[in-house]
Amino acid sequence: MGLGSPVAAESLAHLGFDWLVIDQEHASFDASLMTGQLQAISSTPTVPLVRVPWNDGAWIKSALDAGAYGIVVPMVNTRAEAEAAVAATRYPPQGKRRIGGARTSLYGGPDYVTKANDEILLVVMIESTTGVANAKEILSVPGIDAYFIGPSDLCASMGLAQTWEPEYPEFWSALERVQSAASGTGVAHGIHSNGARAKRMVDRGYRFIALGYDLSYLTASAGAALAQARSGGPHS
Ligand code: 3PY
Ligand code: MG
Repeated sequence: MGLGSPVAAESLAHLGFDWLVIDQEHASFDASLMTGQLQAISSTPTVPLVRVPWNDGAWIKSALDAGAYGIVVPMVNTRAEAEAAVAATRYPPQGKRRIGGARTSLYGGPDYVTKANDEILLVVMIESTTGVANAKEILSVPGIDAYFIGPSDLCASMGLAQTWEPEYPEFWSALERVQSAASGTGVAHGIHSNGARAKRMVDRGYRFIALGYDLSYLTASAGAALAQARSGGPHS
């Protein structure tokens, strides 16, 4: 979600998604709107996740302290970067996360600090040729729950035109390479996809599948209604 709207987040959560990701990487809302969305999603069983702008402990700490149950880290390219992401999401002795945050005991319960290391979801994004080449080293780092392919950035890094439905053979080869790097690690396969393509990705073993973006849903639906109205479309 990039709208920065707690009402949109609450509405989508009530549809029954397993999880929603609040996107701080490519959206421009401030931290209070992130918190409002986390609160709104927490009113449902949907798990609230945050994609941080970058692999940075300060961003990760503030998202977790505000109420994220998991973090999506963009552009993880090396084992050292994966280790840094794990450390930022774990309290000592496993990691470097600092203790604090007004909301943690509210959303996670009074024993939050003792169980957070086991319960917080960490998803690392593989979205460059370097990340694909280093996938085995990245995904063997203990503490990573899933990886998530970013098709746009991966296509760009491969010199391919961006599309949400890449059919390039080299793109699919890169996906297979990452899938085999993950095998035996217990790390779940993930990808940014869409509703029409989701079944195909499930059949290929993907389990953490994003279907779209709140702003795109809004504009697609409004655009279709507008086009229908302008063309004098059928009465319903
Ligand atoms: C990408 O396609 O690069 C993404 O980051 C999708 O979320
Ligand atoms: Mg990306």
